[in-house]
Amino acid sequence: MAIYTPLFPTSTARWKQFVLTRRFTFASVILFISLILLSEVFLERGLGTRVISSFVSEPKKEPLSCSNPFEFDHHGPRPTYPRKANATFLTLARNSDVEGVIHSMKQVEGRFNKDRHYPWVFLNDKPFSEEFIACTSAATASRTYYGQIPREQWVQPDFIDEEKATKARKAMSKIRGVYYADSVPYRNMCRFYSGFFYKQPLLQNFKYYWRVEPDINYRCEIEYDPFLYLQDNNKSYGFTISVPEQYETTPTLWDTSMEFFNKNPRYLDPNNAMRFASKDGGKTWTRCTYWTNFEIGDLDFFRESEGYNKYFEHLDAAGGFYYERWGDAPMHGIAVSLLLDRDRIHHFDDFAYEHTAWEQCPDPSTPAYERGRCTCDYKNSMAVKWKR
Ligand SMILES: Nc1nc2c(ncn2[C@@H]2O[C@H](COP(=O)(O)OP(=O)(O)OP(=O)(O)O)[C@@H](O)[C@H]2O)c(=O)[nH]1
Ligand SMILES: *[C@@H]1O[C@H](CO)[C@@H](O)[C@H](O)[C@H]1NC(C)=O
Ligand SMILES: *[C@@H]1O[C@H](CO)[C@@H](O)[C@H](O)[C@H]1NC(C)=O
Ligand SMILES: [Mg+2]
Repeated sequence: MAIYTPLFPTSTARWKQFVLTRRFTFASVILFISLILLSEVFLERGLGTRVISSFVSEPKKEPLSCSNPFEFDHHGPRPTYPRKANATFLTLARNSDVEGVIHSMKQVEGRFNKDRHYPWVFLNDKPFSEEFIACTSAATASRTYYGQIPREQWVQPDFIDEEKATKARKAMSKIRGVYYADSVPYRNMCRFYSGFFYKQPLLQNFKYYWRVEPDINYRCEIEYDPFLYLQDNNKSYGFTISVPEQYETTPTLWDTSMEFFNKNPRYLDPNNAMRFASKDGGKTWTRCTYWTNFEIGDLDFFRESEGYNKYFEHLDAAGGFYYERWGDAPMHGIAVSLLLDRDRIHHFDDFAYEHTAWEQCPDPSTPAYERGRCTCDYKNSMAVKWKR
């Protein structure tokens, strides 16, 4: 007997199907929500927050409240320090960076500066907002200074061929993995930190600077004064992390640099760190740089070194800050390695420093680490993982 399948379901069958589908939909909704909730539990900022926040309209951002000064740990007697260097923190930032800057200030104040009272210098290409000034001055017990960078030290200079620069930015932004490929402000920032930061009037009264960027972390107590370390040991430049520069941002930087140093060999220090920059005596570049978002250095070196300033002018005239995307890290790296006696360069390998995805966690034999004053894990640090 042939099985008879009705072309149209009876009303009962249709009803059943309807209920089943509904139940199925209902079950999947429940399953979806529980998955979201579970992900909330396991991930700090889970899928749920993102899914839900894409439905709920963003709450209007409250202006930061800075009425409560940064809370210092006032328990017990505070240490006092008989010696102090002629030094300041230095932060370049936009007004919109204020939260990240405060985060960094809490790190630096908490780990080091709360009892040392080194001042802070803030620089911006635009006037600082009242909010930025109120919040940053509330985050430290030290003096804070605010400066605006002269326009001609920030914007793309007139001798740059805009058409050529635009073409270069467009081409670079097609390459995967090159950050800020299309950004002019980023290039301004790199050029500023290469040739102009040490010329700012607010820095003239200081000898040493410690560069601090938004959203960095210091994972160990800093138990000695790195400024005094540089001063007492006759050092001019200190770094934490060394990273290779990408090829795409600097295809002609090394050759342009060698053009300068071949013409002006008198600027090369006889005891320089050329081997950091080149393994073959200058023919090719190692692409090694000191990662400049952390720097503790001697401003007088930058201000007084004729070699440094002439080298910057040579690079600037070549236009690579805009036709390519020369960074201040490769520029400082080459300059410091070739112009300075290598004994004047210091690796702060006992610092636990973190910026974006990169970190340095010191060896467990470091005093602060040994005494449990670090919150990074050496075993799982980047350097150890890479060695493995
Ligand atoms: N005033 C001002 N500051 C800027 C501008 N662009 C960058 N900065 C600051 O310059 C520093 C470096 O900029 P970042 O965007 O952090 O550059 P980066 O460290 O190479 O990149 P990230 O890995 O994204 O942090 C930070 O202190 C920024 O706040 C700008 O257009 N104006
Ligand atoms: C601090 O250093 C700057 C630059 O070297 C110098 O001009 C100034 O006199 C120094 N200040 C003190 C108090 O030593
Ligand atoms: C510091 O180093 C420079 C050269 O690298 C040298 O000329 C100077 O004498 C040194 N100063 C001291 C106090 O050792
Ligand atoms: Mg940064």
